[in-house]
Amino acid sequence: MKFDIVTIFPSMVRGALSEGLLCRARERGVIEVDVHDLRDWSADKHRKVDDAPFGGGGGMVLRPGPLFEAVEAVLGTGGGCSPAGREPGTAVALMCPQGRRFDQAEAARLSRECRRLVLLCGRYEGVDERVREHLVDLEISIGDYVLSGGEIPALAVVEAVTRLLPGALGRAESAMEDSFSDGLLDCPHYTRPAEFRGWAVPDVLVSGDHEAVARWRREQAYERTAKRRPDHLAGKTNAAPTRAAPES
Ligand code: 9D3
Repeated sequence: MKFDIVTIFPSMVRGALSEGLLCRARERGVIEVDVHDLRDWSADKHRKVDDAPFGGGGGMVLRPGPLFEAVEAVLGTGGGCSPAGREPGTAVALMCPQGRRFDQAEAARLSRECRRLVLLCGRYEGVDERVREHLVDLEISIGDYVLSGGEIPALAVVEAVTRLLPGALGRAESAMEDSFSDGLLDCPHYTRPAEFRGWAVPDVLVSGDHEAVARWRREQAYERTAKRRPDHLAGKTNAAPTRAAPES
């Protein structure tokens, strides 16, 4: 999958892409990410990309010109680049506080349906409304708190989507994901030492009884989810996962 991130802080975004999972996924060719400096498409000699709002008031607004030209250059459709005429599998997303709240289901949808995702990072008080109306396919927020721009949200989206692409996770990580993909919160984890400052690890985890360990983990995950995120529990029971019968 190919991501294009358009931002006025390209080095901030590149830094995050050069570590950990995203770095490995790029090395493995699972994803390609190009980071573009919005100022490269400023018509202004001072590379300005914002201006005062019509009608007055405080704050600055991202001008439409640089954003339209950036997307047209990136998608290679000079002159016309409207959501209606977009190639299937290609989407332009605006990261903004007014967007739809991003979640795991949306990450899964993007990983299935997109081969190419352009992420526009908002800054200042907002972007010219014509960008929303005539350039953008979807608007994404990552949650109800105020950030200074769309860079960290764009990275969150890229990472959440990338993790779902085949080959992005190592073998061990993938197996872990499989066993926890039932929508429950994680169970508690412990490592050495078995006793730390007088606090012992639960006996069952050092019992050697793998069945009992699996049962305990499932119960803990269920209880935690019920207590902390009851909204995640609709229709789930505290039962062992049912396995499909093996084909004869
Ligand atoms: C203080 C300005 N606010 C007035 C009501 C509006 C506002 C504009 C721009 C608030 C934040 C921002 C910058 N944030 C983003 O561009 C952003 C964001 C966020 O702040 N929270 C969660 N997801 C996102 S995605 C992009």
